[in-house]
Amino acid sequence: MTQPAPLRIVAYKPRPARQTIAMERVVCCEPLELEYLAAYLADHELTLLDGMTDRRDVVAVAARTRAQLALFSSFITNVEDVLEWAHRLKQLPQPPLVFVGGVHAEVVPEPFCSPHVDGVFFANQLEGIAEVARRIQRSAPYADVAGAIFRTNGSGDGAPTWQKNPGPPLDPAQLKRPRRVLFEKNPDRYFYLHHARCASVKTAFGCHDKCNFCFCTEMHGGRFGPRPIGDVVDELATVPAHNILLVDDNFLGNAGRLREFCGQLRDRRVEKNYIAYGTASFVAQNPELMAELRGVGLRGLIVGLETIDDAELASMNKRSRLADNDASIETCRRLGIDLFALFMVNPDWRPDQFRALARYLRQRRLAFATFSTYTTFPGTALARMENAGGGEPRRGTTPSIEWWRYDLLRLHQRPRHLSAVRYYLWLFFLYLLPSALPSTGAELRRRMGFFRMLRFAGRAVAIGLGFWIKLLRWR
Ligand code: B12
Ligand code: SF4
Repeated sequence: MTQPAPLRIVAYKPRPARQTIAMERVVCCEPLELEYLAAYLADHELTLLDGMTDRRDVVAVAARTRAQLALFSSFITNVEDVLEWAHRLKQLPQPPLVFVGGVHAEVVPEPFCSPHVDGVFFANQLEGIAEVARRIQRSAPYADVAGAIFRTNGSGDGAPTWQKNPGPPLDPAQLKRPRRVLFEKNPDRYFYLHHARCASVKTAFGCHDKCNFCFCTEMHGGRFGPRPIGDVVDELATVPAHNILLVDDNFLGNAGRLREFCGQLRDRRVEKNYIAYGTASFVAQNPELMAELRGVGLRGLIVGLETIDDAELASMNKRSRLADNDASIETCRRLGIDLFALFMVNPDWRPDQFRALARYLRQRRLAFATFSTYTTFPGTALARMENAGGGEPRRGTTPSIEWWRYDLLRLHQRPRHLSAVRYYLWLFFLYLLPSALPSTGAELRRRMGFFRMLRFAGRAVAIGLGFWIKLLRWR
């Protein structure tokens, strides 16, 4: 039997929406989602377009390559742009089929159901698209493929109808390895702060904590799906990079699994530097294991400290408390692990609460910290609580239909005690504060050297000022 011809496919990870903060001067991650698609669609003629580093127009690329399929991997902030590109693609003389997947679609697929989109993948997305491509190659119907919503011809009156096929999340044990074509071609494009040539590896899906504001805990069917450690270590051993960002939502989930991770890295002499996401409660409760992780290469830890108020932490269903936050800062400092602290700023705060956070940053001498606006993301427990009227009533809150506003900075409600301008000034002040601390200067000089430190500080200020300009233009 003759093999069907490969399909011509363009897969696009969009550039950040133009209204949002441009972080790619300090953090530019390997587009792992595209490289997973490359692994699952290896039998086809695939063009990968990473919008973070490649500003070509996806419609022009699709036209030039005569793409039969156009795939989008979308964050919440890209929804409008993706729908616009889909519309333009359908104006081409030979329009491709348009499919959407990625993080937002995994939990909230419906916003992508437009007349110009042919299907949206929300569960076991990679197997799903591979199966759809196989069927299209053979001119077979695909509207029954699991884990996706497909546009069908409908009742005949021209209006599209949608068929939603439930399906289980992907099986982490069956996951193929990504084909790191983009990273291998241009490793210098991908870095995390001062960690140059930084590749990304995903060792698990979802999170077993249930912080109510968190979108990640809704992913992977709301469950935690770890890959087998042997498989992870095999991958790490072959990744062509010394610096690795572990993109799990919460790498510090299970102490037994982490001990096995450390043991296998030591046994197999895999020597790399890692940056991972983790929780303060885990660090506080497992200082010995943290030391073991430091020993096998953990250099940076991104921790959602969120706030310095125990009542607020409890209301978020956060497992950690202020004492855990303090202990994790202390443990990381003692072990020489860079702590990247993530805080959430609540628009309902009084001015003294902003001042208290600023004081905390100074006292704890935090060198790396980011501040997001406490935002209700669609698909989260917080959104469900607010819809049911169960949460704290939030004045002026309406679900935004401007998707780019979900950049974790913009206000979705009027601040309770400040004007919007004063609120953003506080956010900007907090953002600049860690870099203004004398302890940070010394720390960064030690890590990066004087000139790289200056360049880094300049970029950080430029990003902040750039955001102000965007705020004025797109309120
Ligand atoms: C690392 C990271 C970043 C990196 C960039 C990573 C990247 N590759 O672009 C940085 C730090 C720069 C970043 C920035 C932002 N991020 Co971010 N980030 C993450 C994190 C921690 C991991 C993402 C990752 O690398 N995943 C690895 C890939 C392999 O997994 P995946 O994307 O889920 O893809 C899988 C499937 O979906 C499928 N797939 C993916 N695409 C497609 C497409 C098709 C067609 C198909 C069939 C399948 C498919 O294949 C993969 C294998 O399972 C996630 C948390 C999370 N759980 O995802 C947040 C997350 C994605 N970020 C988020 C947000 C909001 C942002 C920002 C907008 C805001 C901010 N201030 O952080 C900016 C915007 C940047 C931009 N590009 O527009 C949100 C998105 C929420 C949402 N509903 O969309 C998340 C979920 C975190 C959160 N706060 O809840 N981020
Ligand atoms: S620990 Fe982190 S990833 Fe897990 S639910 Fe809480 S905020 Fe989300």
